[in-house]
Amino acid sequence: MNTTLVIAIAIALRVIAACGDNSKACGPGTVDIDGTCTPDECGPGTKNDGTNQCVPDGAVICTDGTKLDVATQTCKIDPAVCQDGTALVNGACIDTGHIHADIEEGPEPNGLGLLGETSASPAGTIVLPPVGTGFVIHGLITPFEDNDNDGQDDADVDAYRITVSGPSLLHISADGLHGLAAGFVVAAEVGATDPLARWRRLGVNFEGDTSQRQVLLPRAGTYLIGIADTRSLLLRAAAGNTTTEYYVTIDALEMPAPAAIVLGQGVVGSITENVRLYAPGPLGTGTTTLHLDVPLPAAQGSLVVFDGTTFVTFGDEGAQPATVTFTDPPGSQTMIAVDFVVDYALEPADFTLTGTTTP
Ligand SMILES: [Ca+2]
Ligand SMILES: [Ca+2]
Repeated sequence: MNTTLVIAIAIALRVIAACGDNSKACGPGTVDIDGTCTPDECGPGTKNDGTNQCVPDGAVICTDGTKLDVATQTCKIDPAVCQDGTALVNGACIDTGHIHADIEEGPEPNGLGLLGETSASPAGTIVLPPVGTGFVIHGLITPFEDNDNDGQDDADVDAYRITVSGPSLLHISADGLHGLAAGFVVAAEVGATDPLARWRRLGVNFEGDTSQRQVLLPRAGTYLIGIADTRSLLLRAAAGNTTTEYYVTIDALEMPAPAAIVLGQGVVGSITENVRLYAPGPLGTGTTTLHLDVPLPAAQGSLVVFDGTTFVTFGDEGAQPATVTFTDPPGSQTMIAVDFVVDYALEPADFTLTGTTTP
């Protein structure tokens, strides 16, 4: 398909790219802190993100009933995650012998351009379920081709199409089995000049093998949900073998009522797997500028603005806070979504939303 999708994922991952550059410049075991190569005191499975926060590096993956224990940096059994022989489906741990998937992955290649896996067909088409009914997908992540001719198989990604008739709030969970750290990327299937060409949402997890989060699709259209290993999505590394499977559940959610805010007072909170919606009330007839700042480098915030249920604009954090500017036509009913592109921080990622209006 088009190469725009491939390029834009790399752009969304500026956080990881920056860490890689730092560690390369300073050599193994050290990290660039304010221009000085400093011993990296983050243990196995984590690395210094350049601001003295330890973030997972993908070297330790905890699967099938275990989770990374940050204090000891080992995998420990966690009763809160699905144990070996079961998978997370529709919010519960189900014996894998008793799971009925709505669709099975179609033949490879099926990446539709995501992560460089080009194909004519998707892995399948998702039928958006009624609220309260999960749609379940089963497939395998098994590297199978060497498109870049480096002598190693490329990362496998499986792209599923979903079409929605308006802004839609989904919950997506992806559970990996037998060593797969399942994750996903959601992209709009649009041309390079479309406002949503660079819109991305990633569900990733370095601490366990299951990723889940809400995803707010900003407007009517067709989107791709690409399933892959977290290490492929964030580090571009191939992962998996002939036994690494995933179960994905997609739920449609009711859009919650936005919380009333006074824009001039700002809003603070923490990024969670849930999108936050705010209604600032009438903003006059001039222009409004919003900033969203999420200081932790391992989390990348994103602002989405609606007028009622109509998508207006979005902006992601880069080196600077996410910034959007829009006009306020008379009668507009502005709704602000505090969302995130990706969050793999080990601690809560705090955010600050501020805004100014001009007459
Ligand atoms: Ca596959
Ligand atoms: Ca694939």
